[in-house]
Amino acid sequence: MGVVNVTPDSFSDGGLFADRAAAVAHAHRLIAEGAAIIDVGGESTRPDAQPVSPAVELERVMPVLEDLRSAGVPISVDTSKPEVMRTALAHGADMINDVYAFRAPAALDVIASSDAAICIMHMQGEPRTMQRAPHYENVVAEVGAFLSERAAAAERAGVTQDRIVIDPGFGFGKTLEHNLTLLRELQHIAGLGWPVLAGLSRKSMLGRITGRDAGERVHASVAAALLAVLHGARIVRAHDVQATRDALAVLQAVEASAESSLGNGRSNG
Ligand code: HH2
Repeated sequence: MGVVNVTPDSFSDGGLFADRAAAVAHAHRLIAEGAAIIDVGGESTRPDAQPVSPAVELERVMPVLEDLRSAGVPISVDTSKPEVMRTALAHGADMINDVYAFRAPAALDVIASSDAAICIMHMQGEPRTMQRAPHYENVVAEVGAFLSERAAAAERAGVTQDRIVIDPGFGFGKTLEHNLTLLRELQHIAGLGWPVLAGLSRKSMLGRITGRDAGERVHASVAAALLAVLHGARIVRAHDVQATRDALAVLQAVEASAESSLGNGRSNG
């Protein structure tokens, strides 16, 4: 999943793709590099980001969605606002990615009346305050219980299981230690019954580990994406699509060769 932030203030690429033409050109570049889904967002969720109104978010996202509908890959819209979800779905969005896990009143009803896919993400607290004092007794169990509960709520509202993806929300109300534990034990989240999406790309946890700024975290992001897939993630949300695809191609080649050598072993008796 390639990230296109149509915002002035996103932590990793704020302002770079804030106008329609730049955002659309960037999305086409990511598709050419191998993105299988494009995630378009009109509001930053970084800790000190200012909230924006539904009207502003729609102004940023809708023209880009319009231009990308014929791009040949599913388009996801990263939003927590039911008004934005409704308009995006009416204009052909294939997926809604909600860092609030569809907890806004009416969000699940809006989704249920469409046939779009959804990504349910875990966050402790809300963006402006989430990094002040994140606390868990058992981060993996608590994140897993939250995601299962929200996915079950979506299913009760009428969203079929095959439309649901879950995401532990790396960096959203989590310390470095919490993030590392979740990455190490991602299999547990992957075993809950829904495909897992992991968003580690350029995140500050990687800055804490490497000492590098957001724009210089490509190698760390690729390593994190590879670990996430090895631990059960099915979709990785990435800013640096080509580098991520290349790393995953190596992993896939190794796994395919393991399968074929097993096959040879069998045929050799
Ligand atoms: N991370 C960000 C935004 N949306 N959605 C999901 N499902 N998972 C994530 O980990 C995730 C997300 C933050 O990254 P970015 O979009 O680059 O920054 P910003 O929120 O500042 O626009």
